[in-house]
Amino acid sequence: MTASEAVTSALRGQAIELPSWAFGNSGTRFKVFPQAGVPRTPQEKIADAAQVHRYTGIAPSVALHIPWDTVDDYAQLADYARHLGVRLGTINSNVFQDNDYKLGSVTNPDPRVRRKALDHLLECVDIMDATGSRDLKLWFADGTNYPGQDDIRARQDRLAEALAAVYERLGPNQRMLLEYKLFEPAFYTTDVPDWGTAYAHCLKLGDKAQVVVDTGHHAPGTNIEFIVAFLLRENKLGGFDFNSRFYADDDLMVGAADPFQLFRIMYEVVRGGGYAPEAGIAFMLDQCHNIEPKIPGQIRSVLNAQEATAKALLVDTEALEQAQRAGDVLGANAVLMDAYNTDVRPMLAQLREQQGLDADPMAAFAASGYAEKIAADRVGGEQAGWGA
Ligand code: PSV
Ligand code: MN
Ligand code: MN
Repeated sequence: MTASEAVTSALRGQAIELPSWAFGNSGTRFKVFPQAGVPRTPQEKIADAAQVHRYTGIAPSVALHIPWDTVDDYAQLADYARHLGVRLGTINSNVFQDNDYKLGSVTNPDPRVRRKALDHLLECVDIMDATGSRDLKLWFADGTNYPGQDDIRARQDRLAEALAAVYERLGPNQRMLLEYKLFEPAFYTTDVPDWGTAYAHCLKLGDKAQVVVDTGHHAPGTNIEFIVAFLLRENKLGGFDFNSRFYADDDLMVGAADPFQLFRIMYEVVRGGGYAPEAGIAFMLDQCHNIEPKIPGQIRSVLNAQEATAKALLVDTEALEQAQRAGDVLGANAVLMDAYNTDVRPMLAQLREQQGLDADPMAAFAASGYAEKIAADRVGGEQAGWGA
């Protein structure tokens, strides 16, 4: 196999998971601008996600957020997804939108609230059993706003206790992915603020507990690719929540703010063996399309991720290693930049054509009439949003 054949063959196997919530209305705390044709049910979100897969060929699964995507029968929902050519992926728990969680969920000082939060997490594992999902993604909004508000150390104990109970409940082929975030909604302490905290908890729990890196959850200037390289080396990288940010947790389209960072991250993924399917890394999007149309926003994001991956796969690793061994600083940097500066769009268009897809997914979706059809069909009922 030539080097370029190896690249295209690796790209054929790419899989990016879409968030169901990206298709619903979203906004900031200032305003949600509703869009026509937005889904009203989990089924309609899955149907929209299936469109993204239809035009890109590399978005075969949809993550659910519970209770936003509550249905009576999850096995039936999984069948419905399959019938549309996609499958249900990661189950995201939600212990941040209930009045009881004002002072935290699993770290709340009140044992009754902690029990309620834990019961929700366990219920999410029941849902995974029904959908056949491998991963449970845990993000906790838990933290404090004022010094002295609660005991930092006791909150870690409560967190560890809840995580252990969930870990215990996991099936042999299930994993829990612990997500960290620097701040927000808590402004003084956050109980899982960084990869180190997530890593330490996961290490104690065992192999089925891994860290998930949301690219929008770091302090400005953080070297995310270093975190990726480190976690991969330790077999503790479970997956990504991809998005872009200019300031904080902006949830903009991945590759929009800093495509070079996305390339650097994907290069470390490839370098660390994380791109191989056996590595089990979940490549997920976690985004909101507040002002742009949602399905094209997701298509654009998937294409951005694909382009960054193609560039990362194109790095001439032999030349790079040689330059690194020789201490050739400029030469090594040039090898990486050569790959980054390659225009991979023609190659990806050709790959799509070979797969029977349209060379230009954005244009093909726009021409399909799907957006007009859902705007005409989906009238009446409550449109889905973050909380729906
Ligand atoms: C929190 O900011 C987060 O990144 C978590 O992944 C949540 O599940 C998601 O956003 C909700 O949009
Ligand atoms: Mn996230
Ligand atoms: Mn986030």
